[in-house]
Amino acid sequence: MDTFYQDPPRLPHPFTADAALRSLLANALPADILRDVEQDLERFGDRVAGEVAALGRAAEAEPPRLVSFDPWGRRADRIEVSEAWQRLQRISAEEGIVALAYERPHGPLSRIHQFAKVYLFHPSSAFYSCPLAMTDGAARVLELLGDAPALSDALARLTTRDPERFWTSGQWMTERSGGSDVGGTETVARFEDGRHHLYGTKWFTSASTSEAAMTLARIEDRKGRTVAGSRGLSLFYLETHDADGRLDRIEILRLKDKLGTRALPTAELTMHGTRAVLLGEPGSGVRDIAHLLNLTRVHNAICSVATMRRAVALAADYASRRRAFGRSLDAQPLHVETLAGLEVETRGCLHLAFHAAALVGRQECGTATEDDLAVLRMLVPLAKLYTGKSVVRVVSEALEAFGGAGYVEDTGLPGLLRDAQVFPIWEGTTNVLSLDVLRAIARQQALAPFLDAIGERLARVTASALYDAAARARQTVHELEDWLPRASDRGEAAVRGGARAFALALAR
Ligand code: MFK
Repeated sequence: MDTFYQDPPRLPHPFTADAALRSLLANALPADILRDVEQDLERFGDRVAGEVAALGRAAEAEPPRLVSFDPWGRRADRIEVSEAWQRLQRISAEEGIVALAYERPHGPLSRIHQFAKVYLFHPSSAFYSCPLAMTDGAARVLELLGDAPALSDALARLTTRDPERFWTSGQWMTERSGGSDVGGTETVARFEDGRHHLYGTKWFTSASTSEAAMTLARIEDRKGRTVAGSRGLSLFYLETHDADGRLDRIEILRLKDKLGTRALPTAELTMHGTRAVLLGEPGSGVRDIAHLLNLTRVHNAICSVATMRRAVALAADYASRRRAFGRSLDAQPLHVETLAGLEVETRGCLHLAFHAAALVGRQECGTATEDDLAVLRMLVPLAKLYTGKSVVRVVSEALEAFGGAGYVEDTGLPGLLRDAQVFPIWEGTTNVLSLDVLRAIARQQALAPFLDAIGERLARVTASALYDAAARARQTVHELEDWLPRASDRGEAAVRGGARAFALALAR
């Protein structure tokens, strides 16, 4: 009798086999732009499936290493990353994964093209998507606030396609006092020798080998006094190395030993007078860094959906290869029902995230209406928080569809779940973002335009098979409209206590 060996799952082409993405693009883009974008994505999909995937695996196999001292005892503070990780930086530049958004070849629709590339790149890139997200956010901040002469080269470097000149930027916000409540930030900025110098410790700095970073600090006056709380924070741009290639008075304390994202260096570090340039007004740091956060949160949502797609694509392929009880899994109604649920969830999240991407494009090109801007203000936290929860659930279920193989490291599957867990945490937890939805409603009156936009979509439902679902969604919209005034009658604690359920329902 022949011994049985199971066929492993095979990944279909990341672009041509993704019917949901292709249909979304066909709806979002006019024919001439669609043709160009499809050509680029098909070619890039080949590169992702081959070169990028191989580099991603190599980068995972050779995680970063901190060399604190040289052999003679001098501080070195060198984070060594793999050759593969460095190659991923070059490919990101060549492919214009950040640049596309600033070249704007298709006007506001350029963001859809760019985020489609992020979506294809992310699951094979060992999370090189993380430095790119922060680089994109930093570029946007520089575009809006970076008019100082000292910054003339910075935006060009973050948005170039030239791998020799391309820089990435970190976002150093979290301190020991808190990642959510940044009002406790202890880092100070002193004006010395005609410029600002930063002193303080940052507790999570991802992509720590970046050439630049955006960070928050409290400006000291001449007597060393600062303003407490988040109103005392200002936004700074810094370059990590001086002209001689040495770290600019930065001490790397250690690398984080993380659950996932293991190819990505995330460090604790102390600045001992690092030179920095003030962006925006003193004291408006939180408001200013929100430009960056709102963009990295869209990246987070897109990468969450990309991870879901990867897990579901593998599980669906495996279902056609794996037999049990005399039939392949894809001929078993309960298994098919389970996979269909994951597919629906993934498609819903795809539309949620790309709707945010489309609105970002309109905002940046000045073609957004007032209502678009209000919807975007709500949609960013909603897309981030909802997809961040979904990806953990979907990936977990997809792993279960492999049985024991989903729990075995060298199948490559458990890594998907470890990496997925960062999405609900990174760039704002579910609760922080639920409260941000309340902030958007209170400060930008965003709820009415958001619900109107849902209403308009429901009014366009013409397929009779969807009438019941549309009626249920309309009923939910009414209930959500009523929820806030009713909860407010019960007081602040009732509003804040219900914010997560409210936000999840709005997103769904
Ligand atoms: C990829 C792999 C990564 C590997 C591992 C990483 C592990 C995770 C590491 C981390 O720590 S990630 C954590 C990242 N941190 C965040 O995402 C911050 C989360 N916290 C928030 O977002 C809080 O809501 C916030 C810091 C903004 C609260 O600060 P405040 O000062 O209490 O808020 P306040 O006073 O309401 O807002 C100040 C101003 O900013 C207001 O404007 P005005 O001054 O004009 O009134 C707000 O309207 C504005 N603002 C706040 N959030 C905004 C915003 N404006 C636009 N969009 C927003 N999202």
